Amino acid sequence: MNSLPCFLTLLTLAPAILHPAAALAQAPAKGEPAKVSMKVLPGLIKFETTRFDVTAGAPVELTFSNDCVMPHNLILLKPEAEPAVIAAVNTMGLEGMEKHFVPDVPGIIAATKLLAPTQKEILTFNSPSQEGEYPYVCTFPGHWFTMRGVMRVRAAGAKLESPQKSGEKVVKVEDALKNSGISHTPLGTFEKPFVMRTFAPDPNLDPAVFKNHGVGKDAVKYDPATRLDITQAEKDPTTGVERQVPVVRKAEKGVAGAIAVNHGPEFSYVWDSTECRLLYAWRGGFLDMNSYWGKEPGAFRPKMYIPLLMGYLVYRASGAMPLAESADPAPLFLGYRMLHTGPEFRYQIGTRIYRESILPSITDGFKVKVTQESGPAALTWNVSPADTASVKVQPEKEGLLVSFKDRPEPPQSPPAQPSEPKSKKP
Ligand SMILES: [Cu+2]
Repeated sequence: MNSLPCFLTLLTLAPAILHPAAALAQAPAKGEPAKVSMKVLPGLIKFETTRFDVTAGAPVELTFSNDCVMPHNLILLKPEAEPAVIAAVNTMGLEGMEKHFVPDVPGIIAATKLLAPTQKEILTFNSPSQEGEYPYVCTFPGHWFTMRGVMRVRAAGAKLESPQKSGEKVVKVEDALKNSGISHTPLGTFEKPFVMRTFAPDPNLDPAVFKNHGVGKDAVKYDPATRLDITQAEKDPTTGVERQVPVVRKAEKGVAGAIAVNHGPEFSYVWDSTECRLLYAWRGGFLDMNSYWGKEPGAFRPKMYIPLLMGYLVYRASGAMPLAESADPAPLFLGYRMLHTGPEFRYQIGTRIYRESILPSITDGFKVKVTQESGPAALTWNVSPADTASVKVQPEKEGLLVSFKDRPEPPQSPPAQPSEPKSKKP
C-alpha cells in the first residue's frame, strides 16, 4: 500500500472549500446525536450501510471512514435533488477534484470532502423535519450508480430499524452502466477493460516521445452543446458582403491513433499505435467524451476536439522508444487482440516483431509485458532517465517484464475555454 502517501499528498494540493452543505451541517440541537457509522466496501464502489433510520428533526452524527483504495465522498440529498446533483457533477469535469465533487446546487443536506484512502470525516447535522427517504451517494465520477444508500426519516416516537448492510444484492457495474445512459463517460471494469480508439489528450508529454508523428492540428471549432461549428461574421474581401465562416484555431494538443483502455476508475492508459508504446496512465476515471462527441449519445462528430482526461496521471512516457535503437526505422503497428488481461498489442520494429500487454495493479503501479515473436535475440528495454527510480526490468521467458511504480501528479486541468463568439445557426 505504498500509494497511500501519494493519495494524501494529492488531496492536500486541493484547496479546502466550504461547500454550501457545511453551513447546514453545523449546530446540533439539544440532546445526544444519533450516531451512524458509514464504511466503504473496499474495491466494490459501495457503501457498507445501505439504509439507516433517524428521527425527524433530531441531531445526527455520521462518521464516514474510507478504507478503500479509491477516493470517495458521501453526499446526503433531498429526494428530489438527486437528478440535478448528478447532472451538475457530470459537468464538473476535472474541476470536480478541487470541489470534492460537491456541486453548488440546492438540495444537499450534508456532504463530506472527497476522502483519500484511510481518511475519515464526521458530519453533524439535524435530520430533516419531514419524514421520507433521503438518498446518499458518492459523487466521485462513475461511483454514484452503485455507491448509494438511503436515510429514512421517521416521525418522533416511531420505531427505528437497525441499519441495513450491503450484501447479496450486488449490482454489476456493467448492468448499472447499461441502464444509466452515461455513454459519454464510458467505463470498463478492472477485470473486463473497455477499449476505445480515440483522439486522446496529450498532457504535454516530452516531445521526444512523438518522434514519428506530431500532436495538434488546426481544426474547425465545434460546439458540443449545439452540435454546430462555431462561426464568426467576416466580410468577403472581394465583394464586401458579410458572411459566416467557421472559426479555425489550433486544436488542443491531442494524439491521433491512440488506443485508450479503461479498467474502471482504478486504472486507464493510452497506448499510441504510431509510436507503438504506452504514452501515459492515470487513475480516478476515464475520458469525458462530451467535448468530442457532442451532447447527444451516438452523435459522433470527429472534429479533432479532445476528450477530457478524468482523474490524475500516475505515469507519463519520456525519451526514445524503449525497445528501439537509434538506427531503427519507425515502428509499424500490426494490430491487437483481446486477452483476459486486456489488449495485447503487436508491432514491428525493423525485422523484430513484438507483443505487448499492460498489466495494471488496483493499488499501485503496473507492469508492461513484452515478448518477441520473431527471433531469439535478447530483448533490451532502454529505461528513460526520468524512469530510473520507478522502473524495474526483469527478463522473462521469451521477453521482459517491466514494473512501473505510480508517480501521481496533480489532477489534470480542463483546457481553457476559448473566448470565441457563440455559434450561430447557419
Ligand atoms: Cu466513491
